[in-house]
Amino acid sequence: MPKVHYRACNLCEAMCGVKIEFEGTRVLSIRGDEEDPFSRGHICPKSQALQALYEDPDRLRQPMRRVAGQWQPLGWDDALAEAAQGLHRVQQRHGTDAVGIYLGNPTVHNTGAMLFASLFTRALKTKHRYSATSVDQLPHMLTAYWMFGHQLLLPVPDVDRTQYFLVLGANPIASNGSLMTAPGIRRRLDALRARGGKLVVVDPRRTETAERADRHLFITPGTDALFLLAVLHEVFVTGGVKPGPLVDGLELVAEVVQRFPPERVSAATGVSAEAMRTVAREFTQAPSAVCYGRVGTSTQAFGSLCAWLINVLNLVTGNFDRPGGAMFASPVFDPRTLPKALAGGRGSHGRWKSRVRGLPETGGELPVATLAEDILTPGAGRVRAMVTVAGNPVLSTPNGRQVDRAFGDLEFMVAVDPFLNETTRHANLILPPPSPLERPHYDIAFHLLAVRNTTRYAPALFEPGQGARHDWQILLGLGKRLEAARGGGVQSALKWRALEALGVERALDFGLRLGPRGGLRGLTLKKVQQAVHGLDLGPLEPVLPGALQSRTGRIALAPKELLADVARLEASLVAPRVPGLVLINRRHLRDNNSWLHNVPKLVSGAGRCTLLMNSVDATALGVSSGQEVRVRSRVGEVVVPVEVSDAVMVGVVSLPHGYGHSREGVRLGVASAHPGQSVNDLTDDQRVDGVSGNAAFSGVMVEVAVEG
Ligand SMILES: Nc1nc2c(c(=O)[nH]1)N[C@H]1C(S)=C(S)[C@@H](COP(=O)(O)OP(=O)(O)OC[C@H]3O[C@@H](n4cnc5c(=O)[nH]c(N)nc54)[C@H](O)[C@@H]3O)O[C@H]1N2
Ligand SMILES: Nc1nc2c(c(=O)[nH]1)N[C@H]1C(S)=C(S)[C@@H](COP(=O)(O)OP(=O)(O)OC[C@H]3O[C@@H](n4cnc5c(=O)[nH]c(N)nc54)[C@H](O)[C@@H]3O)O[C@H]1N2
Ligand code: SF4
Ligand SMILES: [Mo]
Repeated sequence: MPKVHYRACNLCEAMCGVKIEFEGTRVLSIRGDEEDPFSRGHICPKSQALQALYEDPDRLRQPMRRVAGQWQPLGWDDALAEAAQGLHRVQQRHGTDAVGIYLGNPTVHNTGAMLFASLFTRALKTKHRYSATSVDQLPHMLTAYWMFGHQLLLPVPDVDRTQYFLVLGANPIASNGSLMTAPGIRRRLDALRARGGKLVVVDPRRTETAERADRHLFITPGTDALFLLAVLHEVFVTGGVKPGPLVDGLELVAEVVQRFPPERVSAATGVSAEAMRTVAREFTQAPSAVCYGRVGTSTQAFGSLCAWLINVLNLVTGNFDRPGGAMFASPVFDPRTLPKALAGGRGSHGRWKSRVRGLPETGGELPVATLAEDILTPGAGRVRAMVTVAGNPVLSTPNGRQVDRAFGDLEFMVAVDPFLNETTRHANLILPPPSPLERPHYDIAFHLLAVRNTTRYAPALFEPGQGARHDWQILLGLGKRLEAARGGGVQSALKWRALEALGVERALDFGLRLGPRGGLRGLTLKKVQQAVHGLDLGPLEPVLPGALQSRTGRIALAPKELLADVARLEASLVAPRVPGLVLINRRHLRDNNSWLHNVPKLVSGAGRCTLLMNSVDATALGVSSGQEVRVRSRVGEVVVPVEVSDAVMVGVVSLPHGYGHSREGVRLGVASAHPGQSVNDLTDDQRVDGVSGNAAFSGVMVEVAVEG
């Protein structure tokens, strides 16, 4: 008899409710859960990967050890012991900082890893911590720390109530939203326009989202901070400034802004002064408005200035912490209220620097753009061993060929990952966790970023295979053995044993009871679990000033580090223009970073790893769609087919990221048949956001030449 299981899909930030029909240990179908109060039946094609990942014959089901280039299976106890011993040996020989760790994006979508990974990271006692944060949203987090006092006080656009939605560098129709959990975003954007609201998209490509907008403005990659300053200039000039009583530093911002009239930045941005004035006027006159920027604004050379100015625009126009503006979610499980050991605390910056280039630490991590040089450059403190958890930095971080070489140069490596891929092939040991359907799920990260307050928990649908270990069990097991190898004694052993006994459900239950809203509503895991479709807790509510965690209890509108970076931006206005094309990246609805290309349903159809090029540039080059070109940057080159499209701006070319599966030694049967090329073989590890050190993927200069 078929049965039904309900859960939230954990593959992207949207948290869609899914209804899974199954029989025994077989999935029969995966559909949208119409009764989920938040997603109301919406799903995307990637939802089918929940089944595919469970069934994938390439997914590793037991630990693997690499000996003389050959992979051998081994038991969990041996694997964990060998892994811990190997890490301990490197730390004994070269010091504790000689072991580095990289946490990839799926850790944030994994309940157990979210709850317990930081305990393992602390046990490593290393300053060489890296994560996907610094190829993604680091500027948003650093700015939040400086302005609001906590790196996770990330404002969310109240898309369901706003009357004016200004979107920069995001394509939610393809990505399903980021730092904006909004399942069924298409429906939400349609509703915005149906109620008379406006959608304006600023992007060097006329994206799927821009296609549905009232207005699309092409912008030269990397110039959004100039655009925002000019819009703010108009807001100040036209008297649209009405910040709330909590804001400090308005006069400092006013002083900066007056230096950037639209005429001054129009040529650099490629946006007309008139269009910037119109945006400013519409923004201030709308009954409510919100500016939102994502990957295109944070993964560029002025990422932190962008994140800052987006907040400034929302704040000074009075569109902050009120319906229709930028608001804070109030999750019932709130990592912002958890002890520092578990959730990383309010944030930090510059407590230490990377050993080669001197890039600053933020929130306890170094920018991953420095990882390869931290491994490859001889000298004191060099990274000699790595642990990767749910990450694929060879494909996902800048100058991937160099990252590849660096991983090949390590003395020892442990990968916690279900696949033998471009990065994990360098490991001495791979420790694979089970697939999403084989574990309970509660979204710890994304309720924090959601456009509506809801909550939802699901138990595991299937028992994981015999003896399988979850991410959290693997990490606690490694931590326990590492400390034992150091002679940690009884106290250490008891600590790890207590954590193992605590487990995911009990930790969740504690968190729910402790949370500010959980306490009020008497929420327990049991109550959340009983509501199989999730619980609706209503629209976002104003939370200021109570939610602020700054020492002053107020909002710092003009952090000094950001003000200081404006000079660099100003210098970019007069920098000579280098000839060539400018590279940007894109996402497709059926991709998920580097790791769902082994799902047959998601890679069918025409190849998607093409170089989008405007017809003006294609004509100048004498190239047409389908023809192969060689794309060259300072660090490398790839050969890819061109797709002529006037959806990209003249002078700009676009490649998707996450491809490049033809490297030797990967065990991804389906992906290897659709390998594509890695855009990060072109992106430059030396190009980073000047404040946070986040990778600057957008705006890489490339030369394109016809192949053959
Ligand atoms: N289908 C799918 N969904 C995903 C993912 C995926 O790989 N595939 N990845 C997930 C992850 S990890 C994340 S972080 C989110 C990201 O979610 P989004 O931020 O929505 O991601 P993108 O689709 O990459 O949108 C970035 C946009 O920025 C534009 N852009 C590039 N440079 C600039 C610039 O300098 N200025 C401006 N204004 N725009 C610029 C690009 O053309 C692109 O349209 O998506 C998540 N969802
Ligand atoms: N040029 C360019 N580069 C980019 C981007 C871009 O837009 N342009 N986007 C950046 C962004 S936003 C992000 S978030 C990063 C992502 O970068 P990464 O996080 O480094 O890479 P992913 O491709 O997400 O790879 C995820 C890995 O986790 C494994 N995995 C999946 N689920 C689990 C699990 O539950 N447990 C464990 N242990 N492993 C699991 C997969 O097998 C895979 O190896 O890429 C970044 N790189
Ligand atoms: S939009 Fe995201 S959460 Fe929803 S079904 Fe697709 S991958 Fe899953
Ligand atoms: Mo991301």
